[in-house]
Amino acid sequence: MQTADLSLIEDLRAQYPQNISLHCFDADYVQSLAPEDRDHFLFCLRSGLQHPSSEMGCYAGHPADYDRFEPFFAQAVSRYHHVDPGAAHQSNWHLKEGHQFDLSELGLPPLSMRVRVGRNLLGVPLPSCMAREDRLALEANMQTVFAALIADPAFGGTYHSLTPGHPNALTPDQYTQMVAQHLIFKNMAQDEFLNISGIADDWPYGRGCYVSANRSVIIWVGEEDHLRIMCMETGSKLTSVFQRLKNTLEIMTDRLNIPFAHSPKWGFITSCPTNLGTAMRASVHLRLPNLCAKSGISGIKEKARPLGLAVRGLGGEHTPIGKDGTVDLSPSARFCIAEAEILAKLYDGIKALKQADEDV
Ligand code: ADP
Ligand code: CIR
Repeated sequence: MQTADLSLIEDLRAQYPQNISLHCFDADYVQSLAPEDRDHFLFCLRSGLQHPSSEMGCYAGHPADYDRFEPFFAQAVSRYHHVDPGAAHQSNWHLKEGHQFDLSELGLPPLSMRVRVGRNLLGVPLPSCMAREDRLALEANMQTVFAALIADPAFGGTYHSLTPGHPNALTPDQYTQMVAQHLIFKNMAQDEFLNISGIADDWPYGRGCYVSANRSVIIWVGEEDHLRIMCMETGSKLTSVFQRLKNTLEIMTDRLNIPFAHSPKWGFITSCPTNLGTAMRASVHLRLPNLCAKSGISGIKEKARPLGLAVRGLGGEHTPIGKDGTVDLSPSARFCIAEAEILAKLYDGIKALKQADEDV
């Protein structure tokens, strides 16, 4: 690495103190790497260097990258997730007996509830390092899994592909409609972070999604992670979507033998270090009309942050909230937190925000 490149990085670091990858960038460490490792390390940091306004500023290119560049990732993960650099993640889906996390007990109507996890396959490059053939092979290999789910009366459903010429290809209108119904992901080529990192390369080849017959189980293929597995339903008991997701994941690992990339330290491996650990985002669409009328989304975020909740728009990340004050609320924590605790945090946060809205 040239001295000029290093001084450029030093300048960027001073200008963008929020950029975790720049903050954790250690020139001596980078110089100590073998040339091939150094090139790949800098590739992982491409989004943060080219979009210095990034918050995290890096993506792993292979499941092994977290261990390969452990001195960097331990610091970056520690800073983002507010844990000790030596912390190790442990999953735990065990909910307290009898607690349904029933939103109707808070006086709320049925809400749109969704719990998703990111999962990646062992032995396959992560999306930023996939060639077009890898993306097409991932989609093709998943067809046996989807065929098994489709044949199971508890699931049924269909696989929808975005790959041009695929027998199950969606038309552009069908795709637009499924995005609006929150069933499939948005055009990745329009996301600057996914573009610069290489994750959106070859769009829309190898991309698609499985949707169960009653639309409650959805599996995305080829987005930021190889798979995003989720359960979604309009209802009151948060445990309903949580337990269905747990059951679906058990079928995928125990019955269908899908080898997910996992580590005793990092938990479930994801492209973005922000998702490591549980890789879980549990969310509801909640109306907060009074908070919204008083101070808009910034006022809602201010109330939500101390509760450990992130606020997104109705189309997900980087989209506007509803005009009536409906927002997407989810616990921010993913790493070194039990899956069951994420659900409890969501329930407690909804309760507190509902109260805050009534108190306006
Ligand atoms: P992710 O949740 O996978 O990190 P996004 O924030 O972009 O990514 O959300 C993906 C899609 O899921 C978007 O269409 C978003 O509106 C939808 N979504 C998220 N939570 C809910 C929910 N509780 N109900 C309905 N749709 C949801
Ligand atoms: C950043 O570094 O700020 C962006 N790459 C996004 C980080 C949040 N991660 C995510 O949405 N998975």
